[in-house]
Amino acid sequence: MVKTPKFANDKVFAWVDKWNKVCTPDKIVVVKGTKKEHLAICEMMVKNGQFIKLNQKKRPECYLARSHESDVARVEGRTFICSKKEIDAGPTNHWMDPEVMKKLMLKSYKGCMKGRTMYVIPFAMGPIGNPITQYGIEITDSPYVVVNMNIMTRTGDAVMKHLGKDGDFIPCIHSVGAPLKKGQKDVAWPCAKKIEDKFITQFPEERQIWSFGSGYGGNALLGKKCFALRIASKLAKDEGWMAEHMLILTLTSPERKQYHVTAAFPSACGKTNLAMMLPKLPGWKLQTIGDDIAWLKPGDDGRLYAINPENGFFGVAPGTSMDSNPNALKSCKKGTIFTNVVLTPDGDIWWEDMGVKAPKEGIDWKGNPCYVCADDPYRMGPKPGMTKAEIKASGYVAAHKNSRFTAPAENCPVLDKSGFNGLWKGKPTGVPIDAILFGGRRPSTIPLVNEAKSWTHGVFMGSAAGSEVTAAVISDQIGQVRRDPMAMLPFFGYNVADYFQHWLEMERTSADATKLPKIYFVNWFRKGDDGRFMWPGFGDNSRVLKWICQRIEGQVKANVTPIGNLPLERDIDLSNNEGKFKVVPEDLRAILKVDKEGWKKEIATVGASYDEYDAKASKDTTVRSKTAKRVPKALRQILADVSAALAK
Ligand code: OXD
Ligand code: MN
Repeated sequence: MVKTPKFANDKVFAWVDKWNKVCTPDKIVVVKGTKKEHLAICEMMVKNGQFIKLNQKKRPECYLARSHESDVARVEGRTFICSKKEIDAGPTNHWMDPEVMKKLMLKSYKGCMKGRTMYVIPFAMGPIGNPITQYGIEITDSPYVVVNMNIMTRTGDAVMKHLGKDGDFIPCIHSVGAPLKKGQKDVAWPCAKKIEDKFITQFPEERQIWSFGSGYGGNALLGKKCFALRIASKLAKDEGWMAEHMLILTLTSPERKQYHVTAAFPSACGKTNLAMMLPKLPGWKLQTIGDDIAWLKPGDDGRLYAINPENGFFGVAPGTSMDSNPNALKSCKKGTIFTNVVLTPDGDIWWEDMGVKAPKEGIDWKGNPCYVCADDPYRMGPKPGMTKAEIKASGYVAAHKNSRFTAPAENCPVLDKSGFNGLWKGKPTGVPIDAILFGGRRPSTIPLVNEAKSWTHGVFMGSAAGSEVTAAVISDQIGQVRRDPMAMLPFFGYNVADYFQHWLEMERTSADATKLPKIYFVNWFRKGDDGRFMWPGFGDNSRVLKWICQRIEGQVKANVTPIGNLPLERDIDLSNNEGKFKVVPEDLRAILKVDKEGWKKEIATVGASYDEYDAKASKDTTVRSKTAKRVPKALRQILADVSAALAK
């Protein structure tokens, strides 16, 4: 066994020593977080065939990785919340008794780092020293994880220094689950190949994260979903704040008034696009603070103040183009790691819907050759000369649908540096939030924008969120609408109904509830009967943001309906309605109407989801009843009120 290095902080030593004994790595490296070290790890991975160095003139300090085919997205079916009581994990989470799970996983961890290096990554979720920031130590045997964590979080010596002798942190352990025998050559993407050998486990009471068998994204970069959402949501509930799956943006009006907006949309529903959007409305400026996660704390003045705990963007590549999100593409120009995209002959990258013509040939995400399509220069197929129809029929994509870029936030041309650093008016409070948006991909029924009539109504709206399932998760339900309350379905660290109650408590415990953000539900994805989108989305979404700001200021009236307050058509500013995609006034009219029949069905399915959150409370009747009735009465009441109003 190698010797555990010394650490000034005894708790860090104990965590590393414990796992050194269990995992028996060949070597231990404590990550310093310097650029030199980061690049040296990248170069080592190039040498080992785990990274491809991209054309350094076109993409300085950029690399490409290709994952194993079994390891391409989050594995929700293998994600567990191991609270002591099953009821505390709730009906939406997989649960196992913590002691049983630990025994099981310890078997897997035994000797799992043989032949590998154990990296110890000290990391911060948020700007180091900010009062909202939290810290973690991730132990991993994956150099891919180290370099991605370097981009996605603040890592290294500065964190260790901040922890000092007795600073607290969330202990995280990760292994790809692929020990090497003496002399055995490593593969390009080591992982446990069988899905049942992968575990992504949170212990919310002990505040620990144990991950095994996967090297991909949220399964392995433990600061992101496991810590900043699952564990942090539990911390937040216990301590009276909020950890949410939300982007944060700063909007400046032509009158130079600043607004801060957060938005919770399910995975791959355009959070990154909205967070970096170029407003089409003249005079409006948008800046990015975060694209995926927000931590919000109530201030003494009643407002909610937010930071982005992350340091980079782990964005979905396909669909990111100079049209849809030029600022994301610019963020990928240097220091970026690409995973599962196409390699072009000149050492650059390509993906579907990048808005860039495909190269004549390239190497697809599986490492096989791919070729430009015969009748569409923007597509690639697995054989030369294939037509668009043939490629579509075969279901082939050259870049995986959940292929990603890991890009440093500092590259983003529209980064709000002050807000990103957790500052507001020079103080480390986070930024005050004016509006919270919920949304999802909803082809029918849900209007373009709908304002909640109260905080409780807003919580109801969030609880009722739903979306078509996307490729961000390995699932057989892709394309179907699933309920995704607050876009947190895969990320609740505790019982979903208790989480609703926590949202309601934020109003009850607020120093001044009138200062809480206004809540809206938006839907950029309405489709006509012919399947065409009825709203252009992207930069045109600034029209909706302007309306929201005007509502905050009390400058415009609204159409008060049973489902919420909708804009009057005349109040959606259509100036600069030019370009490839335009707002069609008849479509706008249609998506600002209440579809009564559609809403009756919607309300019925929301009610059914509440019933599930209540009734499926337990298989274990010794710890909870089958009808736990945990969904707050206040939300049931709104459901009943909306239903009655629609029936009139
Ligand atoms: C993500 C996700 O990667 O939500 O952000 O899946
Ligand atoms: Mn996300």
